[in-house]
Amino acid sequence: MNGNDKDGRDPRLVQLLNAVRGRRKPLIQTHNNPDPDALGSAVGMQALYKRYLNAEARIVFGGIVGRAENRAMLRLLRIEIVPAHKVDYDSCDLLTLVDAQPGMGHAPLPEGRVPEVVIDHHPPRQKPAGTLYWDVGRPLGATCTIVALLFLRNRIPLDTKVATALLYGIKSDTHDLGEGATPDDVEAFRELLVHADNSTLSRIENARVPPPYFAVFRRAIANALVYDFACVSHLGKIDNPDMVAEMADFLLRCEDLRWTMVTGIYNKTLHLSVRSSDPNAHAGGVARLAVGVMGAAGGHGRMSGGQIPLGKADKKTRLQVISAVTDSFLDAVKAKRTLSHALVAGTLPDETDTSVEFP
Ligand SMILES: [Mn+2]
Repeated sequence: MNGNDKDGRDPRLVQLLNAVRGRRKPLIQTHNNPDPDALGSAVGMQALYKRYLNAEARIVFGGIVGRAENRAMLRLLRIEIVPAHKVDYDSCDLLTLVDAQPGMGHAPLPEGRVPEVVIDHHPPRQKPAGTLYWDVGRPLGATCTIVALLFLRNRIPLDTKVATALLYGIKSDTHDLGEGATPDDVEAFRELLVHADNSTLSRIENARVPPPYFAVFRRAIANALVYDFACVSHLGKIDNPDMVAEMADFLLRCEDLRWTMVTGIYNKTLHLSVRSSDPNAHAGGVARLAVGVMGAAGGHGRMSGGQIPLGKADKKTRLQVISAVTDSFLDAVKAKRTLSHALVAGTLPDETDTSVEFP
């Protein structure tokens, strides 16, 4: 193959192997509340470290895996992940960060700990001095594509578990290649399809959900207010932070809407998710404006999210934060606040309605 060395290895793999040579105790860290792209790329890196270092890398995460599909992915593919608070980072001699970069709010690392390897498809930040392998900022639809190409371009055998995990990561992050997919994503997708277990993939994508899941839909609809072409819905307390993204996607299916923002409170943090139907949108910038100095936000294109720590804020303060976020969001997307109505007539709860679990 072009540009490969005498062993047939492409320059990226050579560089990665030089960076990790001799390491015995690898950890692979995802961002908080890992999504399929983070989990898939972690599984791929775990297999590479097994092959080249003969070491069992542990996959470490923060937050929770809440979404039914993501839980099914872990269960059906037998992916083991360890909560970050149970991990001794000092005994790890190779820290790999996937689908995130050092300094991102949703990917906290122990103070002063620099990952030796960083692999991510989000817009690049500053490379830390101690990072030895930095594959960041290529305009790809998924981090799983970066990892898959390490296998494919070097003819490394792909087992079913790894192929299925990587494939689902690409499917999920690119919405079945319909969203931000590049020729590299398509190439990886097609190759992975040959090795993946499609019936397992289907069971993951159609994972069954518990009854309370539907209550969140009811709340998202009941609390949805439309301002001009933008819709905002506050879910109040949620038991799974991924629901804000799922509901923001769900509401955006309304043909009248160009923007949605959904918020929810999980673990003393206001989580928010912003979506746009406009292919030229800058949702990351909108989320950053919505959050302002109160928290952290990030994203790309039509999807973004953010978190605001609420600490011990009382109900009044929480409502003020939510109202400030709503105002900043509507200003950022230039929606006219005067043109407001309930998304579904008659569903808007009044403030004394205790059936709506508002913060
Ligand atoms: Mn990703």
